[in-house]
Amino acid sequence: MTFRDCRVPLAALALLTAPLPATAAGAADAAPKVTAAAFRAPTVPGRPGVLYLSIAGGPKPDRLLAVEVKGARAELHETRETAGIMRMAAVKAIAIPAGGKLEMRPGGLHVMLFGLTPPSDGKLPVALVFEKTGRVAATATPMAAAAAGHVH
Ligand SMILES: [Cu+2]
Repeated sequence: MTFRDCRVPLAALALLTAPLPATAAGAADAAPKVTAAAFRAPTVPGRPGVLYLSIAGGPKPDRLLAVEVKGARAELHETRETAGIMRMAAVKAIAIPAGGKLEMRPGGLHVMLFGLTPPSDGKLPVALVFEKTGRVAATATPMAAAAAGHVH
């Protein structure tokens, strides 16, 4: 915490020297943006669904701490290969580097959705919870069948 506090004046200085946004809407550019959100409903009832997000980092680094999906329990997961076996592990947070890009995809980072009831209109509202930015809302749409693959 102390370390982070020490950096505040530096960050403030960077803000002063950076070009000012032309409009008030520029303030929204400070937050990470969800550039893609796609979900796959459970193929068998009782099995979890999965959500993949693409996130473009804002001008400052942030961390994705959680994803909230109404009516489902969402967990941040990572698929890792251990001794030739693919296993999933829950991850506490996902770093979003400043100006970076995070792309979740099958076989890597994903959001597991337990107890998901697929929305009848195909639009799944999700909320991303970032450490610094707070909540960012997005709407996920069903994945194209070809891109869904057979494992998450
Ligand atoms: Cu998983």
